[in-house]
Amino acid sequence: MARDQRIEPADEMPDGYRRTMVRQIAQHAHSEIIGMQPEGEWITRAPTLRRKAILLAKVQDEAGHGLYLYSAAETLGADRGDLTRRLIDGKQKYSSIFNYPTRSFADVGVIGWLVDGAAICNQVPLCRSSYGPYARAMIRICKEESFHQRQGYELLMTMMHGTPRQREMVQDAVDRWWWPSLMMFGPPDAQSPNTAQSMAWKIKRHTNDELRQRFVDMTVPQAAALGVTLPDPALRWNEERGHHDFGQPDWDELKRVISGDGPMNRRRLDRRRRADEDGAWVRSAAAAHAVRTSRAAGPGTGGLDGEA
Ligand code: FAQ
Repeated sequence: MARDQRIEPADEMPDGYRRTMVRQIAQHAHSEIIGMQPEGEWITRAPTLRRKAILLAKVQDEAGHGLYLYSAAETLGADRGDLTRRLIDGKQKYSSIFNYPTRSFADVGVIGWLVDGAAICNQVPLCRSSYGPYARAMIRICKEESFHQRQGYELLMTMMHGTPRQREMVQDAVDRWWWPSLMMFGPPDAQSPNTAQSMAWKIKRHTNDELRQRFVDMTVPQAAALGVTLPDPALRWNEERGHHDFGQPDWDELKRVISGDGPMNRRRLDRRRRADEDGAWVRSAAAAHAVRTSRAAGPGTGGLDGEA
């Protein structure tokens, strides 16, 4: 750690380090998969074929991110099926942000701009996280998230150059997503039980509050360029600090949403549970096929026999 070397799967590591990594990577993977739902609901209702194709590609990227991350968790000895079960049973978390409804197509743009923007702020430092497979997965994920953020911004810019009603839709979406986006960075440092240890283990490179501040500083000029107002009367530039001052989100709301009582928690998990049940036959068919092909190819070909 002191030499800033990466920890790799076969290295010795404290049990607590392994547990923390599995917790964070699994929560991150679940977020990507559940995160397909709020935007996915708009694929059939996209206003043009171009927007439909873009949204379809973005949602598919999120599935890919989930897969890299589950694979990274598996290098620590976790089992993907078991992680999914824990998610569905409410024993593992996913990001609070995906428990809010998407009310109009402007929400798709705002998710790209603010939610992917917050995800990038949080994840770019994770490219230097101490666990090798996680850090390497982050590099590719961040490249794709950056593309997602730009498509969201471009969509909003187009709407802001449209009709007064379209501008209203954008402002309404910004008003609804601003505070939940700030909550994505986690509780304030003083109430974050994991930050100190995760910083010492170089899993996290910055605290929750540091990254939240970075996000606010990055987003304010973008909001001005778009022509939208961020719904925070306390938001102003502080010359002395060289940063923006801003108000605090409703931390009780974050606690409620994390503990399962957000506006869309039940629906998100029900849908994930149904998808898991509906896909069971595909998984068992794929496993049976893998066994058959590895037997046909003969011994020593690296088949999946043991995993069926
Ligand atoms: N939501 O002590 P801390 C995306 C939990 S991906 C839910 O500060 P930590 C892409 C936390 O787990 C978004 N739970 O914890 C996309 C802990 O629970 P536990 C996901 C939260 O781990 C875009 C407890 O509260 N990104 O958006 C939240 O040191 C668009 C105490 O908190 C990641 O997962 C929350 N907001 O710091 C997809 C990034 N905040 O297990 C589709 C990786 C905290 O102790 C569309 N993760 N909790 O009971 C991280 O960087 C960290 O895990 C934090 C939390 C910063 C999220």
